[in-house]
Amino acid sequence: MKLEALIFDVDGTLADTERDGHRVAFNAAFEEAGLAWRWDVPLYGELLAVTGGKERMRHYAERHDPPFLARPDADECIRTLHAAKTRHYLALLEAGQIPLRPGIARLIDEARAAGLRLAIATTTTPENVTTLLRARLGPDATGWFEVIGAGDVVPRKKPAPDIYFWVLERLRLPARACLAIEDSANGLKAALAAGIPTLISPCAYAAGENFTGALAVRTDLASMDLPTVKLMHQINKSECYL
Ligand code: XBP
Ligand code: MG
Repeated sequence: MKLEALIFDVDGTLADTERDGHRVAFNAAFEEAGLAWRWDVPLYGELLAVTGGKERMRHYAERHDPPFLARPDADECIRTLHAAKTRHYLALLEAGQIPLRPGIARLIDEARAAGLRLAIATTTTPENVTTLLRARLGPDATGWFEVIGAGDVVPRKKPAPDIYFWVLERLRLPARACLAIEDSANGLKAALAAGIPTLISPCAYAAGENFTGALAVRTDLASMDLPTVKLMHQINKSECYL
Protein backbone atom coordinates (compact mmCIF):
# COMPACT_ATOMS: atom_id res chain seq x y z
CA MET A 1 0.00 0.00 0.00
CA LYS A 2 1.25 3.50 -0.87
CA LEU A 3 2.68 5.57 1.96
CA GLU A 4 0.37 8.54 2.62
CA ALA A 5 1.29 9.80 6.08
CA LEU A 6 4.05 9.87 8.67
CA ILE A 7 2.94 9.72 12.30
CA PHE A 8 5.60 10.97 14.69
CA ASP A 9 5.97 10.22 18.38
CA VAL A 10 7.34 13.23 20.27
CA ASP A 11 9.35 12.39 23.39
CA GLY A 12 12.54 10.59 22.45
CA THR A 13 11.69 10.77 18.73
CA LEU A 14 11.42 14.41 17.68
CA ALA A 15 13.74 15.35 20.54
CA ASP A 16 15.54 13.58 23.37
CA THR A 17 13.32 15.26 25.93
CA GLU A 18 13.32 12.92 28.90
CA ARG A 19 16.62 13.13 30.84
CA ASP A 20 17.30 16.86 30.55
CA GLY A 21 13.74 18.03 29.99
CA HIS A 22 10.86 16.16 31.60
CA ARG A 23 13.02 14.72 34.43
CA VAL A 24 14.41 18.13 35.34
CA ALA A 25 10.92 19.65 35.22
CA PHE A 26 9.47 16.94 37.49
CA ASN A 27 12.24 17.56 40.05
CA ALA A 28 11.68 21.33 39.91
CA ALA A 29 7.97 20.79 40.57
CA PHE A 30 8.68 18.45 43.50
CA GLU A 31 11.11 20.93 45.04
CA GLU A 32 8.71 23.84 44.57
CA ALA A 33 5.96 21.84 46.31
CA GLY A 34 8.27 21.01 49.24
CA LEU A 35 8.15 17.32 48.35
CA ALA A 36 11.24 15.18 49.04
CA TRP A 37 10.89 13.18 45.77
CA ARG A 38 13.99 13.40 43.55
CA TRP A 39 14.28 11.47 40.29
CA ASP A 40 17.92 10.83 39.36
CA VAL A 41 18.95 9.68 35.87
CA PRO A 42 18.89 5.88 36.47
CA LEU A 43 15.65 5.98 38.51
CA TYR A 44 13.95 8.06 35.82
CA GLY A 45 14.98 5.42 33.26
CA GLU A 46 13.05 2.83 35.30
CA LEU A 47 10.05 5.13 35.72
CA LEU A 48 9.80 5.60 31.94
CA ALA A 49 8.22 2.14 31.82
CA VAL A 50 5.06 4.06 32.75
CA THR A 51 4.02 6.60 30.12
CA GLY A 52 2.24 9.82 31.04
CA GLY A 53 3.53 12.22 33.68
CA LYS A 54 0.57 11.93 36.06
CA GLU A 55 0.58 8.14 35.74
CA ARG A 56 4.36 8.10 36.33
CA MET A 57 4.05 10.12 39.55
CA ARG A 58 1.30 7.83 40.83
CA HIS A 59 3.40 4.77 40.00
CA TYR A 60 6.37 6.28 41.88
CA ALA A 61 4.24 7.15 44.93
CA GLU A 62 2.79 3.62 45.04
CA ARG A 63 6.30 2.25 45.44
CA HIS A 64 8.14 4.97 47.34
CA ASP A 65 5.60 7.12 49.18
CA PRO A 66 2.32 5.24 49.90
CA PRO A 67 1.28 7.79 52.59
CA PHE A 68 1.14 10.44 49.84
CA LEU A 69 -1.54 8.43 48.02
CA ALA A 70 -3.48 7.92 51.26
CA ARG A 71 -4.12 11.66 51.46
CA PRO A 72 -7.72 12.52 50.51
CA ASP A 73 -6.44 15.16 48.07
CA ALA A 74 -3.82 12.90 46.41
CA ASP A 75 -5.43 13.09 42.94
CA GLU A 76 -5.61 16.85 43.11
CA CYS A 77 -1.99 17.04 44.33
CA ILE A 78 -0.86 14.97 41.34
CA ARG A 79 -2.77 17.26 38.96
CA THR A 80 -1.24 20.35 40.62
CA LEU A 81 2.25 18.87 40.55
CA HIS A 82 1.78 17.99 36.89
CA ALA A 83 0.66 21.50 35.99
CA ALA A 84 3.79 22.89 37.71
CA LYS A 85 5.95 20.30 35.94
CA THR A 86 4.46 21.34 32.59
CA ARG A 87 5.22 25.00 33.37
CA HIS A 88 8.87 24.15 34.13
CA TYR A 89 9.12 21.95 31.04
CA LEU A 90 7.73 24.65 28.75
CA ALA A 91 10.26 27.12 30.17
CA LEU A 92 13.08 24.68 29.35
CA LEU A 93 11.76 24.35 25.79
CA GLU A 94 11.48 28.11 25.36
CA ALA A 95 15.01 28.55 26.75
CA GLY A 96 16.32 26.38 23.92
CA GLN A 97 17.50 23.59 26.22
CA ILE A 98 16.01 20.76 24.17
CA PRO A 99 17.16 20.43 20.54
CA LEU A 100 15.51 18.27 17.88
CA ARG A 101 17.21 14.96 17.18
CA PRO A 102 19.52 14.97 14.14
CA GLY A 103 17.69 14.27 10.87
CA ILE A 104 14.20 15.11 12.16
CA ALA A 105 13.89 18.59 10.62
CA ARG A 106 15.16 17.28 7.27
CA LEU A 107 12.78 14.31 7.27
CA ILE A 108 9.83 16.59 8.02
CA ASP A 109 10.90 18.99 5.24
CA GLU A 110 11.27 16.14 2.74
CA ALA A 111 7.91 14.67 3.70
CA ARG A 112 6.17 18.02 3.28
CA ALA A 113 7.87 18.60 -0.08
CA ALA A 114 6.74 15.13 -1.22
CA GLY A 115 3.13 15.86 -0.23
CA LEU A 116 2.99 13.31 2.58
CA ARG A 117 0.53 14.04 5.36
CA LEU A 118 1.94 14.52 8.86
CA ALA A 119 0.54 13.67 12.28
CA ILE A 120 1.62 13.29 15.89
CA ALA A 121 0.76 10.49 18.33
CA THR A 122 2.14 11.05 21.81
CA THR A 123 1.33 10.58 25.47
CA THR A 124 2.68 13.96 26.47
CA THR A 125 0.61 17.09 27.18
CA PRO A 126 -0.61 18.94 24.02
CA GLU A 127 1.09 22.24 24.98
CA ASN A 128 4.44 20.44 25.20
CA VAL A 129 4.03 19.36 21.58
CA THR A 130 2.95 22.69 20.12
CA THR A 131 5.67 24.56 22.04
CA LEU A 132 8.37 22.14 20.88
CA LEU A 133 7.23 22.44 17.25
CA ARG A 134 6.99 26.22 17.37
CA ALA A 135 10.24 26.76 19.29
CA ARG A 136 12.34 24.35 17.21
CA LEU A 137 10.74 24.44 13.74
CA GLY A 138 9.18 27.89 13.57
CA PRO A 139 5.87 29.67 14.17
CA ASP A 140 3.97 27.81 11.41
CA ALA A 141 5.16 24.31 12.25
CA THR A 142 2.11 23.26 14.29
CA GLY A 143 0.00 23.75 11.16
CA TRP A 144 2.14 21.31 9.19
CA PHE A 145 0.67 18.49 11.31
CA GLU A 146 -2.86 17.69 10.23
CA VAL A 147 -3.66 15.71 13.38
CA ILE A 148 -2.04 16.08 16.80
CA GLY A 149 -3.04 13.30 19.18
CA ALA A 150 -1.64 14.03 22.63
CA GLY A 151 -2.07 13.40 26.35
CA ASP A 152 -5.44 12.68 27.89
CA VAL A 153 -7.56 12.62 24.69
CA VAL A 154 -7.60 8.84 25.06
CA PRO A 155 -8.17 6.94 28.29
CA ARG A 156 -5.24 4.52 27.94
CA LYS A 157 -1.76 5.75 27.09
CA LYS A 158 0.95 3.84 25.21
CA PRO A 159 1.68 0.89 25.07
CA ALA A 160 -2.09 0.79 24.42
CA PRO A 161 -2.85 1.55 20.76
CA ASP A 162 -5.60 4.08 21.58
CA ILE A 163 -3.74 7.23 20.56
CA TYR A 164 -2.82 5.68 17.20
CA PHE A 165 -6.41 4.63 16.56
CA TRP A 166 -7.48 8.19 17.50
CA VAL A 167 -5.05 9.65 14.95
CA LEU A 168 -5.91 7.13 12.20
CA GLU A 169 -9.59 7.89 12.58
CA ARG A 170 -8.96 11.62 12.10
CA LEU A 171 -6.59 11.07 9.17
CA ARG A 172 -9.21 8.74 7.66
CA LEU A 173 -6.43 6.43 6.53
CA PRO A 174 -5.89 2.70 6.92
CA ALA A 175 -3.03 1.80 9.24
CA ARG A 176 -0.93 0.38 6.41
CA ALA A 177 -0.96 3.67 4.50
CA CYS A 178 0.94 5.22 7.41
CA LEU A 179 4.36 4.89 8.94
CA ALA A 180 4.91 5.51 12.65
CA ILE A 181 8.25 6.82 13.88
CA GLU A 182 8.95 5.89 17.48
CA ASP A 183 11.84 5.66 19.93
CA SER A 184 10.75 3.16 22.59
CA ALA A 185 9.34 -0.33 23.08
CA ASN A 186 6.16 1.17 24.58
CA GLY A 187 5.70 3.34 21.49
CA LEU A 188 6.41 0.41 19.16
CA LYS A 189 3.85 -1.79 20.93
CA ALA A 190 1.23 0.95 20.62
CA ALA A 191 1.81 1.54 16.91
CA LEU A 192 2.02 -2.17 16.02
CA ALA A 193 -1.14 -2.94 17.99
CA ALA A 194 -2.86 -0.37 15.78
CA GLY A 195 -1.44 -2.16 12.71
CA ILE A 196 0.94 0.64 11.69
CA PRO A 197 4.36 -0.22 10.21
CA THR A 198 6.92 1.38 12.51
CA LEU A 199 10.42 2.73 12.17
CA ILE A 200 12.40 2.89 15.41
CA SER A 201 15.12 5.32 16.31
CA PRO A 202 15.85 4.57 19.97
CA CYS A 203 16.39 7.49 22.31
CA ALA A 204 19.24 7.30 24.84
CA TYR A 205 17.04 5.73 27.52
CA ALA A 206 15.52 3.12 25.17
CA ALA A 207 18.80 1.83 23.72
CA GLY A 208 18.54 -1.70 25.15
CA GLU A 209 14.82 -2.27 24.60
CA ASN A 210 13.19 -4.98 22.51
CA PHE A 211 12.16 -3.71 19.08
CA THR A 212 10.91 -6.95 17.55
CA GLY A 213 8.35 -6.18 14.85
CA ALA A 214 9.84 -2.83 13.80
CA LEU A 215 10.39 -2.24 10.08
CA ALA A 216 13.90 -1.06 10.96
CA VAL A 217 15.89 0.23 13.92
CA ARG A 218 18.22 3.16 13.20
CA THR A 219 20.12 4.91 15.97
CA ASP A 220 20.67 7.83 13.65
CA LEU A 221 17.73 9.22 11.70
CA ALA A 222 20.13 11.59 9.97
CA SER A 223 21.23 8.59 7.89
CA MET A 224 17.66 8.02 6.70
CA ASP A 225 16.18 10.06 3.86
CA LEU A 226 12.60 9.98 2.61
CA PRO A 227 13.22 7.67 -0.39
CA THR A 228 14.69 5.08 2.02
CA VAL A 229 11.72 5.46 4.36
CA LYS A 230 9.30 4.98 1.45
CA LEU A 231 11.15 1.91 0.21
CA MET A 232 11.18 0.41 3.68
CA HIS A 233 7.45 0.95 3.94
CA GLN A 234 6.89 -0.59 0.52
CA ILE A 235 8.83 -3.78 1.22
CA ASN A 236 7.27 -4.14 4.66
CA LYS A 237 7.70 -7.89 5.19
CA SER A 238 4.25 -8.57 6.54
CA GLU A 239 2.80 -6.95 3.40
CA CYS A 240 4.93 -9.15 1.15
CA TYR A 241 3.15 -12.20 2.56
CA LEU A 242 -0.34 -10.84 2.06
C1 XBP B 1 6.33 10.17 26.64
C2 XBP B 1 5.78 10.16 27.99
C3 XBP B 1 5.39 11.42 28.61
C4 XBP B 1 6.54 12.31 29.00
C5 XBP B 1 6.05 13.35 29.98
O1 XBP B 1 6.10 8.89 26.03
O2 XBP B 1 5.61 9.12 28.59
O3 XBP B 1 4.68 11.10 29.76
O4 XBP B 1 7.54 11.55 29.65
O5 XBP B 1 4.98 14.09 29.48
P1 XBP B 1 5.92 8.74 24.45
P2 XBP B 1 3.73 14.51 30.39
O6 XBP B 1 7.17 9.28 23.82
O7 XBP B 1 5.83 7.26 24.24
O8 XBP B 1 4.68 9.44 24.03
O9 XBP B 1 4.27 14.81 31.75
O10 XBP B 1 3.14 15.70 29.71
O11 XBP B 1 2.81 13.32 30.42
MG1 MG C 1 8.68 8.34 22.80
